[in-house]
Amino acid sequence: MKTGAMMVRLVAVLALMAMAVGVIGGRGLGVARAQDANMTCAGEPALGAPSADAGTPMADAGTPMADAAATPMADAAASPAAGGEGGPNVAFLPKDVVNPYFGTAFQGAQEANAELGGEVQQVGPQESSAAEQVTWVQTLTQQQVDAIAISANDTNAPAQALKDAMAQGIAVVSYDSDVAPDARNIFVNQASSEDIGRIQVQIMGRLLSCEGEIAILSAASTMTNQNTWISFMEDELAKPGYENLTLVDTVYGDDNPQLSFDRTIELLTAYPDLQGIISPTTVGMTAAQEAIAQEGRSGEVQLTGLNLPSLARSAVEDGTVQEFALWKPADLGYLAYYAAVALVNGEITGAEGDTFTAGRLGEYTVGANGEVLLGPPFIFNAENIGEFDF
Ligand code: RAM
Repeated sequence: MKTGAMMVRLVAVLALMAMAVGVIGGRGLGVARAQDANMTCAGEPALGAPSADAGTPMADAGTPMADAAATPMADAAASPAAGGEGGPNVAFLPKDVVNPYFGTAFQGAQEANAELGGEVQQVGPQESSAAEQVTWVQTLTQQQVDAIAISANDTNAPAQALKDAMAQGIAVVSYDSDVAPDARNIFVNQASSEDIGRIQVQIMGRLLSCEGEIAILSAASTMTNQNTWISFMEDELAKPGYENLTLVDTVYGDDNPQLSFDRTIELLTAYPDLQGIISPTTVGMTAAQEAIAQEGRSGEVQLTGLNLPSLARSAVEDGTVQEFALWKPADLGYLAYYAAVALVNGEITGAEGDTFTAGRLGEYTVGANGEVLLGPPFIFNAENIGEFDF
């Protein structure tokens, strides 16, 4: 072979090697490659990348501040009991009382109640209903509970009733799904809303190598948490690098299992080329798992979103789901109870910078807009799902 030809080949080989390094490093290409779980389609570091949290990350994710508090239980015990001899009476009012997600969250509230004293109850609609939540707020106000912790079906519907409750000295904590900020003292958020929204799109980008038609199956169109997350999903999708990942529809299953199942079937029928569904609701994702499997589309239509590991386990095992996200709902209920008691005690008012100790979770600081963050979201997959029992 002539030297000139050899040079050409050498340059070509070197160029290919340089490209390979670029791909592996995920740099300078604008588009991350599917094989790099640490990069998003936009070429940014991925949130909650499994490799970054190898081991038992949920232990950390669920108890973000545990290390920060040297003797959290001692601090908790030092908190004065509120509401008279028996301690405060705290009522949890979830979106509905049938959804296992809220059952798990309430277990955490009961755990905190066993540590702090007082009374705790969970009441609410059998199906997610904004109107019924308003009635429940009025009932709890008449009962003169010390605190109401609400996960709202509608941002604004319960606002007036909650303001009336606050006017009567009842502390109001929103948890999981916020209400209008002037209708509560504190919002206990499971993780940054931005991270929760983006992480689901990042997972889908990874599953589809940044290419394909996707849809969102949400809960109700009035729900604060899902709407906020969806706005961050859309923002993530608008970044350069996501041009070929196309959101074709957003539909609402109202956190009703049958409606969510039906909506999934409708999506699969209306969009024959659909390659992915993101469902930012445990009820929706569980129903979508069943619908996709029943239609024989497992592995062909990728599904991710938010779910309890216990409800997603069989779908992970049969290949319908590869990766999804959540946090520890029990820790959310636990933290919401501690926040409610701290408000009732007058330890905090909900002002930015207020601090309180939440038992085994350690110390928390109230952030802007009266928001308290539990911790980062966490990604579940086939490797780690066996470690979780909720
Ligand atoms: C459902 C509810 C809840 C949400 C989870 C992820 O259980 O809509 O509000 O936080 O999904």
